[in-house]
Parts: sequence; structure tokens; C-alpha cells
Amino acid sequence: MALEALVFDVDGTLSETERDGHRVAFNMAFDEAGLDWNWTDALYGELLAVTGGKERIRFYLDKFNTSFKRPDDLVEFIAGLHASKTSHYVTLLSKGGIPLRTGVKRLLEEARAEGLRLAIATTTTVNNVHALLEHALSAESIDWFEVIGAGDVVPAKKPAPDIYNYVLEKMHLKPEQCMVFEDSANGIKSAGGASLSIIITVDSYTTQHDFTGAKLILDQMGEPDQPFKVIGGSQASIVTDDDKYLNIDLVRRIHSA
Ligand code: XBP
Ligand code: MG
Repeated sequence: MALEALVFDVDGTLSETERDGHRVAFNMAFDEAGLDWNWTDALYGELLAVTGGKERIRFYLDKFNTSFKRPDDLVEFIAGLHASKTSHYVTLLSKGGIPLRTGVKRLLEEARAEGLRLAIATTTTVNNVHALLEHALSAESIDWFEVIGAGDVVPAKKPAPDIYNYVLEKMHLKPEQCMVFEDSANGIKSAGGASLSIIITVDSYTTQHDFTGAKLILDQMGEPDQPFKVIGGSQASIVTDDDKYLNIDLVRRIHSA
């Protein structure tokens, strides 16, 4: 089946948001709430095993801060912390310090020029997706995406396949008509669970993840003057010496292989 649509993960794929964005915003929310919790870079790497900010806070309490005296309404407490974190995160993005990863803007523009349909499938909150697109790309770019599947729109977050199935259903597409772009093991499990083809661009937190099942694994999408490195993937042999960066022609060749 011909390639019809590209579906993008956000955190780690469109932008390296975790270390200097989400992590910092969580710590600001904890500080504001008078908590002495500090999510260091190393601890945050472990906490990323669980997707979703609210789910991550609960995981932290269950595994790393078991002596914390929990309030009676833990669900509401976590929701309050998370709302504060989202507000800090959006403010951080509005200051413009969190750019898109190399090659993302070029690939999106090329896809649009070729008439491919675009969508997002992410665990993060929809406000965060809008803020990232607005400040790292352009306000208009929010409309480039036909569907933005985000956060609590599905009950089970990645690694469950729900968010990808949601996007496929909304777009009336079959998995064979799409290519997914992901950066993490939870992401590949989620997209793979929806029978989708996946290209991985690893990031600083995910280089050691298991990407079994990916068609192509790259260090980045790259640009003509910043070539990608091919790390692996079942269709890695499709990439020739002339391929220096991920463009739509290469995406199509990987998709049809
Ligand atoms: C992204 C996440 C998110 C963000 C936090 O995973 O794990 O939880 O870290 O977002 P993926 P919220 O890239 O696999 O979608 O705090 O808004 O939930
Ligand atoms: Mg991700």
C-alpha cells in the first residue's frame, strides 16, 4: 500500500524536551508546592520508564520516595502538581529555549509539499504540543497536523497501542499506509502494537533502548551538512552512501521495502 501519512511522537522525536524541559518543569512545580523532591538528570532517566507526567509522579512515590507521607486524596494531589508542571513547561517553551531536532522542520515541510498527511501520537498533554509547535516552529504549524492524539485522550498511555489506534481511526487509515517516527522503547512498543512501521531517531536518554522491530534506527534525521548515522533496523541495507539525511524519498523506500 502507498504511503499516505506520517505520524510523529513529540518528546524526544520532534524535540529533546525531557532533560531541559519536562524535568525542569517538574522540579519547579515541586518547589512551588513546598516539596523537597529533586529529579536529577540521572533519576529522571530512570523515571522515563513510565510515560505520562501524572503516572511518572506516582511511579516516583512507589519506587523512589516510599517514605513520603501521602495526602488523603493522592489522585487530586498528583493532578495539582501536574497542572502546575504543565504551566511551568509551557512558560519554558515560550521563552524559546527548546528547539526542534535537526531535520524535523525540513522533513515536515517536504512531507507537506508532497501531499502526505501528518499526525501526532504522544503521551504528553495537548497544551504542551501546541506550545512546542508554536514556539519551536510556528503558530500556523499546529494546523499542519490533521490529528493531534495526546495525553489523556486514551485511557492507556504508551507502551499501550491505544494512542496510535486512536490516530489511525480518526484518519481512517490502515497501519500499512503510515510511517511512524519515534525515539523510545515505549514508543516502539506502542506503535508496533498497532502494527505500524517505525523509524527511530535515538536521543540522549534512549541510546541503549531495545528497538527490535524498527525498520530504521538513526542518530538523527540530519541535514545535508549534518549527515545522519545509521545505527540499525531491519531495512538499514536500503540506505545507500548517497543518503546523507532522512528525506521523503528515503522514507518511501523504507516504507515499501
Ligand atoms: C512522553 C512522556 C511524557 C512527558 C511528560 O513520552 O513520557 O510523559 O515526559 O508529559 P512519549 P506530561 O514521547 O513516548 O510520548 O507531563 O504532559 O504527561
Ligand atoms: Mg518520545
